[in-house]
Amino acid sequence: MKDKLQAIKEEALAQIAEAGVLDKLNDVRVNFLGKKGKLTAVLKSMKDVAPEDRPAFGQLVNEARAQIEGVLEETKKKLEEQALELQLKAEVIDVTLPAKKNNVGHRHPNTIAREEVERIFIGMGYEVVEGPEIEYDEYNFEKLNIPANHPAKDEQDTFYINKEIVLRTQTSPVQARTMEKGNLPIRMISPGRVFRSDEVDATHSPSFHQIEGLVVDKNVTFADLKGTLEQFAKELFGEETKTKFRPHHFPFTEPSAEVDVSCFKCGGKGCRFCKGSGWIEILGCGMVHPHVLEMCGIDPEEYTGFAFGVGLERIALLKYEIDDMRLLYENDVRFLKQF
Ligand code: 2U9
Repeated sequence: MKDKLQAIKEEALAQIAEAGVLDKLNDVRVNFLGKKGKLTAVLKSMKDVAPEDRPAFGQLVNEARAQIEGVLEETKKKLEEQALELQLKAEVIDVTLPAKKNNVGHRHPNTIAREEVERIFIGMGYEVVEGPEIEYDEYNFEKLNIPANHPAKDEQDTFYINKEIVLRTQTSPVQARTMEKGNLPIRMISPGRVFRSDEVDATHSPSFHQIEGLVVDKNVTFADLKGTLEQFAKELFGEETKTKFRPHHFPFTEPSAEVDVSCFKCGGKGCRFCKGSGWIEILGCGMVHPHVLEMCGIDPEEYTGFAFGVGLERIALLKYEIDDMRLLYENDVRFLKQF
């Protein structure tokens, strides 16, 4: 029996030494000290020992158990320490590593251009007014002096929802509605999306953005219009910018003009950017046609007004020297993040 006990003890100590990991060590404990363990079995077989030898044998079993438990405990601590060390090594955090870059977006070049134009006119006391993109034909065309069969209606061909409702071709209906409210004087700009039945190319899109302006008051003259747009051009393109007003025709203004600014690249000498002319066309304008004032409930004998319209994409393309409008709509981040 003694030999058997000695053999069990040695086997247990050998298995403890070989365990290597905590799970295996626990298996050893169960195999030897558990309810059905080998050492427990020895205790249970005490009945086979002569009664006078039992106390001494019992002590030997207890000593063996205590020794195995002691070595188990020691080994468990060692393995736990090793496991902790391995875990710490695996999860090490290098606090000196550079932080992950946080990608923050920014405003679209169209938005930057719009806010810049708005800032300039707000600075001159204008109000920013927005309106619906879907409009009555009456507000989009009729009230702007473009009756049915007018050639300008063809130029501004648009998308019809039905005979009376269209996707607006200009933001002018917002001004017409403001005039109808009758709160004079008016000094407003209306930015927003407009639609035309145009094919997509480098300078055209069926959907683009405009900012139109309107001033209606007593004694407003073409000189006020010129001064305002000269100031606008200087703020947008630089103090040294010159402006040129070329006669033009719009159904809703009379007289009308197109405005060129001196090329901000070459200062007006002529370069590739201005195609050698020294001038760049930026907007259209004119004195509001008396018939338009009348149709919007304003007496043209008492009040006069001026209006202008500028394509927002055109401003963005010019300011950021972009040569293709489509780039503004493709939303390629590699392009957009340059601005
Ligand atoms: C009312 C009366 C008159 C708005 C005007 C223009 C001239 C003009 C173009 C600029 C580039 C359109 O986007 S574009 O293609 N616009 O040249 N717009 S005067 O005149 C108005 C507006 C509203 C009641």
